[in-house]
Amino acid sequence: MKRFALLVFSLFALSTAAMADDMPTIKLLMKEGRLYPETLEVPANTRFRLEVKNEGPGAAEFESLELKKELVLAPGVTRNLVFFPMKPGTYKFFDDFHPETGQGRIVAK
Ligand SMILES: [Cu+2]
Repeated sequence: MKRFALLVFSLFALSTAAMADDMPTIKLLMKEGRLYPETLEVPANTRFRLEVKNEGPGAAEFESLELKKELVLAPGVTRNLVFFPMKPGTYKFFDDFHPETGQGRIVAK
């Protein structure tokens, strides 16, 4: 019984890992308070992964009030955020450490 449970668990873990790998990955570079690109196009109604890299020189913070996402990155760090499927539309985000220059948008279509 234990062995069977372990097998079922392993299969489940494998299938979720495979699903995670199927997610589209969208890349964002944060550098000196600027965003590259400022507009991220993502597929609507699809889970996706945002790979955020902060080239520095200081810390950066990806933040979206509408999407309720926040991610602080030390300089030189790359981190991932997973987004749940979004309806078509435009969603704002910004670099909370550089809001005057770091304003971006995610366009889901
Ligand atoms: Cu913040």
